[in-house]
Amino acid sequence: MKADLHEILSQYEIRSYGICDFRQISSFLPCRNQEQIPEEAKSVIVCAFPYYTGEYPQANVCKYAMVPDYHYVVRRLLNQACAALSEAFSAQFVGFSDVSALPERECALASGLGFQGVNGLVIHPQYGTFFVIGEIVTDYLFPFDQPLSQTCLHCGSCVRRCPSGAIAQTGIDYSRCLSAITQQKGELSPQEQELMQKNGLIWGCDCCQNCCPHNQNLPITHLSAFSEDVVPIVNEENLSSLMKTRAFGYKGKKLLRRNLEIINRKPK
Ligand code: B12
Repeated sequence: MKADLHEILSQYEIRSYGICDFRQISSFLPCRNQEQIPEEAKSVIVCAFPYYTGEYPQANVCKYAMVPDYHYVVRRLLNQACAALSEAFSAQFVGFSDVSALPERECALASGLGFQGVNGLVIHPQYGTFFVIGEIVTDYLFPFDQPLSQTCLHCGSCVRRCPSGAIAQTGIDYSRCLSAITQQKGELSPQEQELMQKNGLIWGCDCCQNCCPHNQNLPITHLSAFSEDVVPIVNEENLSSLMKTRAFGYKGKKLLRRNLEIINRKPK
């Protein structure tokens, strides 16, 4: 049974996954495709989609935003895998990624896909933190995997390198997270603008990931949809076309232009 699952998933470039018990999920996120979850859901196949494509010191967007929008890439692979799985197992299989009612990090930890980092992210033994999570929810009962016993090194590097001091060994203050600030609509405070200027990114933030010892010497992603189309610098010339293909597109051009204007402004 698991051999069939493995074979089908690998046909759709899914090389790493773990399975957890749907009924053990602690809570769901509101208004995120909850109605699409199979009524008698039993198992969640939690999959890792690595997006590491190398280092780009001049980049002005974070790593996941340099590559084509993972929502589309992952959804396409998951939908294809779900169609094949439904046929093979005569059950319901539905794929989600990010826009999902499931707390994806909790599922990834429970399924043994990775272990929890102080930086708030799930660390995969091969991919580090540079992978996105996609999951398949099914009413088929698969045997569950165990959480990993490995733990983050607790070296404190992410705590020290977080530009806004949002990370502590004990938890994260997401209201201060620079990734959240770059995505915030409306006018940013002078302190928030200064933070953005110092970091030089107009979308997202990778500070707590770049410095992580679990992210050193990572392999380049096997997903060609990511590795073959990397745009590390967003500017006025390419902005319009990138709005259609990158994960920041849904926020609208106005927000990205505002951020470009902030980082290009000379610091006082
Ligand atoms: C909203 C959101 C954000 C918000 C943060 C809000 C927040 N509170 O997390 C903002 C905009 C700041 C953000 C930023 C980023 N995000 Co985000 N985000 C999400 C989103 C959509 C929902 C997160 C959420 O609210 N979860 C609710 C909490 C309660 O559940 P949880 O996420 O599973 O996590 C907690 C529990 O698992 C709990 N926990 C731990 N152990 C255990 C054990 C048990 C038994 C239980 C019950 C619970 C538990 O601790 C976890 C951490 O707090 C998820 C996608 C999703 N649907 O889950 C992506 C997601 C978490 N983000 C992701 C990414 C990549 C990022 C960024 C790296 C992007 C970037 N480069 O800028 C940053 C990283 C910031 C950081 N250091 O954490 C990835 C993480 C992948 C990974 N390897 O871990 C996700 C999973 C999207 C995806 N599909 O891959 N994000």
